[in-house]
This record gives sequence, C-alpha cells and structure tokens, in this order.
Amino acid sequence: MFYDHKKIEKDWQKFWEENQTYKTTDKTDKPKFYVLDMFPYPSGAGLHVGHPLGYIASDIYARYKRHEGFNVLHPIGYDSFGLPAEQYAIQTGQHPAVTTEENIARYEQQMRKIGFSFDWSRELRTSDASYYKWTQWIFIQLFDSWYNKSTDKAEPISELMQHFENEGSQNLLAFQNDQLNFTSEEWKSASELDQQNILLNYRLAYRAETTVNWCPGLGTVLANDEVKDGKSERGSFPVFQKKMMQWSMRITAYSERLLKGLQNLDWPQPLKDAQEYWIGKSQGAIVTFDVEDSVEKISVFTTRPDTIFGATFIVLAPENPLVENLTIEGQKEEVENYIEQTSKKTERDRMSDVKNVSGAFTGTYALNPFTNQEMPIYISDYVLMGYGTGAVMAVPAHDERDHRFAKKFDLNIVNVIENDNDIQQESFDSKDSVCVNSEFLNGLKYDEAKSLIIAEIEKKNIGHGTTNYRQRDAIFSRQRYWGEPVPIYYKDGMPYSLPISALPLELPEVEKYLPTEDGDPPLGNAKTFGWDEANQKIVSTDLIDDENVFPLELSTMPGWAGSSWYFLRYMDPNNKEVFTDKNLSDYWGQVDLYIGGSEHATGHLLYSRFWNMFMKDRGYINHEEPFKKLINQGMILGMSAMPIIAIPKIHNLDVEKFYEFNAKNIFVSKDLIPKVDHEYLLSELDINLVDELKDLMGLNNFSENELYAFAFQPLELHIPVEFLSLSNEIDFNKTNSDYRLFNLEKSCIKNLEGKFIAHREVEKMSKSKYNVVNPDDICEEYGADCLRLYEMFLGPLEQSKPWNTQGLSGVYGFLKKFYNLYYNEDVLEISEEEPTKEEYKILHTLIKKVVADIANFSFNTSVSSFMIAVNEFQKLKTNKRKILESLAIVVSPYAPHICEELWRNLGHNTSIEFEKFPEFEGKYLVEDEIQYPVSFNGKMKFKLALPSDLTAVEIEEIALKEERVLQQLAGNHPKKIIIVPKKIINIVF
Ligand code: ANZ
Repeated sequence: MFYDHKKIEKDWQKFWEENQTYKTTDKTDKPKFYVLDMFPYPSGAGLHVGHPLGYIASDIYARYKRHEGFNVLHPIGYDSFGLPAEQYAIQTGQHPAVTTEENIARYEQQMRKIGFSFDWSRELRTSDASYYKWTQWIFIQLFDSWYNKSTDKAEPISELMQHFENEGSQNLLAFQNDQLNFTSEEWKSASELDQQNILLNYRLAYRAETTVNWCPGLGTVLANDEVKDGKSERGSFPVFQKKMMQWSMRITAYSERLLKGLQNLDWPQPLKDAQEYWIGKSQGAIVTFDVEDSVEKISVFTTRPDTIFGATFIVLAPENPLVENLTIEGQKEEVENYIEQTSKKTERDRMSDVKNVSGAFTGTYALNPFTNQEMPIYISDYVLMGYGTGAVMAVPAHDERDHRFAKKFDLNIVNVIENDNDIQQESFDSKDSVCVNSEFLNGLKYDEAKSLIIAEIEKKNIGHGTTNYRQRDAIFSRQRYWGEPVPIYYKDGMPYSLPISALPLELPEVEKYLPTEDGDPPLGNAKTFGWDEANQKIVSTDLIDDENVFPLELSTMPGWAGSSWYFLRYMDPNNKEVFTDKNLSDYWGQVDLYIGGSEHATGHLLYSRFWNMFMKDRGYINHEEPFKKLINQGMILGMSAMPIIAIPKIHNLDVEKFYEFNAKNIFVSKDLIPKVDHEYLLSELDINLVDELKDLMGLNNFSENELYAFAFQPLELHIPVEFLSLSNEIDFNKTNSDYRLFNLEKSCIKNLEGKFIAHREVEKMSKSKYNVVNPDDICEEYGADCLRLYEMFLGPLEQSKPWNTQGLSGVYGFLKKFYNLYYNEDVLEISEEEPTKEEYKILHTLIKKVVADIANFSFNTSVSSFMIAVNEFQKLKTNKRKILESLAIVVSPYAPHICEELWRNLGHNTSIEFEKFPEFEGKYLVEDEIQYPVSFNGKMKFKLALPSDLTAVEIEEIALKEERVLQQLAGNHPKKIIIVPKKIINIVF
C-alpha cells in the first residue's frame, strides 16, 4: 500500500485541530504532568531543523504521559519582545508588532506541520498587552516589597512602613542598598519625599545609580556581551562606563535560597555548577584599615583573613568614592588620568586582562592593624567597585594579581603561609599549608587560622566575619522601544507605581524608534505618554506639568521580564482577574519536565527561579522552585558546503598576497584532489588564465614547476546546501542565479563526468553559513513523522550532532515497511488470531525497551528498536490485531500521524492519543527453549535444543540418549559429564 504521508499528515492535523485533541482540561481526576519547552523568540528566519529537536523530545514525552493516564499540560507561546524586530523597525519603519505578528504566524504554521501536541488554546505572547499587563503587575508587587532577613522572605512594603512607624530602623534586618539609621520620630516627621527615598533603599525593584556600559552612538545601555574591546558589537561605536539611574531587581536577596534550592533539582550538573559559580558564595571577613593622617577608613573584603600578616599594600577600585579624598595633590593628575583610561574598559575586560597590571599611587598610606606596617594605597582596575567593598588588602605572596602588581610597582612581598608559594589562589590547598612569620598564627592550618583571626578582628572591633556573593542585583531597564513599559510615573523625581486598575500600561505609538534628541529612550517620542494622577489615565505628553500630569518611565523592561513567569500563565492563560488562579497553580505546581538550551543557564533560569520564589513569598503560588527536572538538548549542526580552492605554493609568495593581486580563484572538484597532479591541473587550466595569473602576480621569473605546485583547502565561500545534489554535486543553474556565486562555474575544474563536487564541513547551523535546512521541505518530501523519528535517531538528545539529509531515506523506508505490516498489497488485512509466542516476545522486547528509553530520555535507541521489531514482524508476516494495535500505540508518541491513521484503519473512531500504553509482561521474554552447546573433551561439536526448565539430572539423561552424542562417543564411556543448566553440556571421555 502506498504510504501517502502528505495526505495522512494533513488529515490528522486537521482532525486534531477540529477536535481540539490536545486541549487540556483542568477539571479531571487524573494526576497532572507539566511538560514545557523554552518558548521561542519568533525570528524572521523561521525555524530550521535544529530548533524542533527539543520540542520533538518533549512532545514524545508528553504523548507518552497521556498514554500513561496523566493529564498533561504541554503549551507553547512566544517570547515576542526583543531587539531584532526593533532593529528592523529602525531600518524600515515597519512597526515591530507587525513584523512580530508575521513571524509568529510563520512559526505556528511550521510547528503545526510537525504535529506537536501543544494545547494551542493556551498560546501566549509576551508582547500582548493581555500578557504584559501581568508582567507589569508583578513588577509593581516587587516594587511594593522588601526582603526581611529575619523571616527570610519578601514582605509587603506596608509592613516595613509599619516597622518604621513603630521603631524606626531599629531591630530591622533587611536587604538594602545603604545602611540607614533613624528613629520612629524621625520617620514620622520626614517629608513624603524623604520617606519615599528611604523606601527605595529597600524595595525589591528599585532605582539606583549603577555603572553601566553606555553607548552614546546607539543611545542605549549595552549588556556586557554586546561590548567587544570597548566598542559596541553592533556598529562599533565607543562604549563608556557610566553611572546612570537604572531600575534594578534585588536578586541578591535570594542568593542563598537560589544556591540551596539547586540541591533538590533534577538538573544537569554543569548547569547547576554554572549557577553556583554565578552566585559565587565566598566566606571571609570585612576588615577596616586606618589611614595615616586622615579620618577616612578603608574597609576591604577578604576571603583570606589568615594572610593579613602579609598584607603590604591596599588597592582601591578606581571608582571607589574614597579615591578623591585619599589622593594627595601631587598624585592627582596621575590618578585622574588613570581613572579616565580605565573608564573605557568593561568589567569583563578588567577581569579577563590578568597579564597587564596597571594602576596609580594615591600618595597616602594605611596601617596594617596586625603588623603596624605602612601600606601604600593604590588604585587599579583589577579591583572592581561592584564586588565586596571595592577595596582589597593586597597580599602579594599569596595572591597572583597582587603579586604581579607588587612586582610592577616594586612593593613589599611577605610570605606568611608555607607550601603556598606558587601564589595560585586556586591551587591553595588548606590541608598542607600552615601559617608562618607571625607568632600569633604560626603553625596553624588554614581553617584554624581563619577562625582565629576573624575572632581577633572582631575583638579589635575592626571588622567581622561575613559571607559575600559574586552575584549582583540585575539591571532591569533598557533604553529601547520593543519591550514592556515600566508602570511607573515620577513626581518630584520620585518613582510611584501606577494603580493596578491602570494596567496594562500599553506601549505607546512612536514615530521614530530611536532615542530622542535629548538622549531620552525611544518612548520619549511618544505623543500620549503622561499620567493624569487625579483622573487616573494616560494623557497627552504635552499636558505634563509635574503638578497634575506627570511623566511616565521611558525605559522598558529587559528581555527576561516576560520569560521569568510565563510558565505560570500557561496554567490559566485567559484569566482577566489574576495572573493565574491559585487553585490552578496549586494543581499544576512545578513544571515536571523542562527542555531547552544550555545558553539560558545563568540568565533566564536564574531570573525565573528568583521571580518564582518571590511569588511564593508573597503568597501568590505555593511552590518555591519552578522547574523540577530540566534537560538541555544538544545542537543540530549544519553541513556547510564550500568549494575547494587550489592555492599556488610558491616560495616567497604568501596566500594573502595571492588574493591581494586579485588573482582568479581556481576551484577543484573535491573528488579530484587525491588524484590531481600538476600536469592535470596544467592541462585543465585555461592557458590565458595562467598567463594572466603570472602577469598579475609578477611571476614571470618563476619556473612553471614552481608555479604549479598547489595546496588545496576549502574556501569560506558558503554554497547554499539546497544548491547541492545528494552526492554533493553543485547545480550551476542555481549558483549562476545567485549574485554571490555568479562566476563560480568559470573558475571550477570539474571531474571527468563534468561534475563539480563540493566539500562539506560541520558547522553551527546558521543562515550566515547557508547550511540551514528547513523542516518544511523535509515535511513535504518525507513527512513530519519521518522528521520526528529522524531527529531523534540522530543521536542522544543532550549531544550536538550534524544534520545529514541522506539519512532520512532510511527512516522513510522504515515508515513504509511499518505501514505495510498492516496491509496485504493494497488491502488492510488484520487477523483476529492469537499471536504466537515469538510475536509476543518481539512486541514485549520492544515495549520494555521503549519504556526504559523514554524514562532515560534515550529516544535515539527507541527508533532503532522500532526498526528491529518491524523487520522481525515483517519476516513473520505478522498481521495479528493484538500485536498491531499495541505496536501502533508504542510507536505513536514518536510518529503520531501514521499511528493515528493505522489506529483508525484498525476500526477505531477515537484518537490513539489516550489509549493505554501497552504494559510490559516479563513472561513473554522468558526463554522456553535453550540451545545448549555440547562439548566433547573441551571442543564444542553441536547445539542441542532442550526445554529451559530441566534440571541437570534430566538434561544428562536426555543428552546421553541423543543420537549425535552417541556418535561422538563412538562407543566410549563418558568419564565425566559437566552440566550447567541453561548454559552448557561438557562431556569428557
Ligand atoms: C586577601 C587575599 C589573600 C585574597 C590571598 C585572596 C588571596 P572571591 O573568592 O571571588 O570572593 N577581592 C575582594 N574584593 C575585590 C574586588 N572588589 N575586586 C577584586 N578583587 C577583590 O575573592 C575574594 C578575594 O578577592 C578577596 O580575598 C580579595 O583578595 C579579592 F592570598 O584578600 B583576598
């Protein structure tokens, strides 16, 4: 029977849509299971075959869980705010909403073609006002909360105000920007503005001055990874470190919980390690140093207080506010120059540039409280302002960076730890080292010395033990258009949140998506973006008078805002009253399985854990961690195609020069390379071309032999993979119509059959490498079921693997064979007979394997098991209903369309999706016959089939009557018979 994948898939996709087969209900007695994919950013390029890899895996899992009787939530949506649509808008004037809409339509169409069992009725888009209304609502909750260290959770800001009212800042343990001290009276008599200022110090969403990468050329703040060598990656504009008022999220309040929570998550270890490293917990001490002839004091954070006897100088971050007061007149110029010079470097550059130490001397000295030695105070950019206190006590004998600095500036190096002389902090081994050079600590080991010295520091009242985290608060504002407006307005410069009733604060229309002439973000161009406080509505920007109508926040939220809580919205996506009904978030709870890329390790996955914990603190949901189990799918790599170029190997002539002279390229068909010799090339080369080459390169003085020595290598001139046949032959009809490759054919030396074979190389799949394979084409030619099976078949889910279109035909062949098991020629032929033991054995071997594979996310090995089983059934001409029905269910999570079709052909009129997954029965795998190898004097002569449940005595009895045994014995008497039941028969005579 012809396997008409196109018709079958179209029919079933229509059926699923019309019948809402995958619509999830919330009212059921079934246990729940939540399978989530990281939702895509709908880019203009559409999906390539690499994108659905994780979606196929999660879809198989979701379908399997439905067969197992779970109520499965398997939704999809779009992370649809973001930069590419905005950049496109800047270039073309096209509204980002329009581009986004078009891209989403394309994504949806592509995904529907692959037959995912998403509940499309729950689809959400972060750029829809009905969604971002709740993102803004969460922002306001964060703005209205503070973190109480005593209860270890976020609490409403009203409770903090109550505390201030009752006892001022006394007895308050909170996460805050600055340590504030005031009484209840002071609070009560403070002006409204002062009170708000105080509260801002505690809010979880707060505004503060932060050092950012400011790019005036682009008019925006850039993230660290958007800056390369002091310039913007896009446009190469200079980037400066600048202090700006920015919205931040107090994620640091959650550092310890984020760290602890990792222990109970079923996530890949490298991902947990990445989060742990990012959070970066360090235990140490804050120590305060007196400054000679000054009232100033310098606090440093150190993880190695045990080395304080070797602290010989102090280094401040160039931005440290102390620098100004501590710099003497004579050093001012040097210090200021240095500050100017380092302001161009990003923090990342500063941290990675460990070789080139630089700095400047302030001219003042601190005193080491333990040695009473003078410590010169320097500034250097290896000390960061945002970490610890922005100052270090430098111990050049035991810290590598301090050591380099001391060498450069000729400073004292005092060794205080034995066996720590390689000064590698990382290689510091607490077990072997002991303190030396100070009577106080001599002979002590690391841990003992550390506790002792911290106790001493505390006793001297010059510091205390402390824990520090590398993680910083997350900057939350972006000077961009295509993001969620921040629901804040300003009164006397102070931020106030909009009332909830005013949400959503819709993204206003603007004429230009660029910053305004005054340097305001693009929202500064909006004509209607003022807040009328009395009438509680958005009004014309012209009406802003700072009395009745106030300006709204002009920056928008970052990309991670919408993605930090979308998994909660899927539970109740259409609710207009709340972000999600509490009963529903209780029912669905954690995401049981989350599949997505490892690139989100420290961004999205940290932020969403933070928001989830916050929502729990405030009582909106009941679970602390959002994602119970997580899997990172690997990448599907592309097979790029490029021509092989012949490069003249002439002494004195380098390849660069060859191109500089604009010599014509000579490409050689790949299959010629092993055979090609200079003679051949010579005969193939157009003689004019040779002369031209010589001319161009001024090579007349070279002998022919020298000229025709060639090296061969692929040239980075990517040829679109769709221009190639399966045997990698380039179709010049296609290249000739591509402007980049217009002249390619003229420079090609083809093989004897007149073909030109390209070189293939594994690279990242990307539009820029012209190696992208579109899943639509595969669905068209081989079908979605084939694509799904093939993507799984490529290899273990977590690994990266190259795409190879050729492999599809094998899987397609399997599907045809599978389909035809149910047919005799063109007639569906199903027998109601009881299957044989052998048939049951094949089926149950398969069930066992597939169940174990799905549990281990080892989808690739299931596909080969399907192939083996179908081959075996085919050999047996199996057509028994009991086998074929189970087989269809077992294959259906992987290849749902074909299985639905077969299921219906078997006489069912409901979807196969909710059929119970066949249960594995071990009894079918028990061997009832054993093939015993029979050996004589140690040599195996033949095999004897015996029932598997015989005892040694019974086996011996039968064996000694066996004709072939008697023959071998040839009348001799056996001296010894060794029998191991189920294994061997060994006869010695
Ligand atoms: C003295 C010392 C001696 C240090 C020694 C290290 C080794 P982690 O583990 O990452 O927390 N440090 C403190 N604040 C800094 C800043 N703002 N910028 C750059 N470096 C800073 O690192 C903590 C250590 O890094 C601290 O301990 C301090 O140097 C330095 F043998 O103090 B140490």
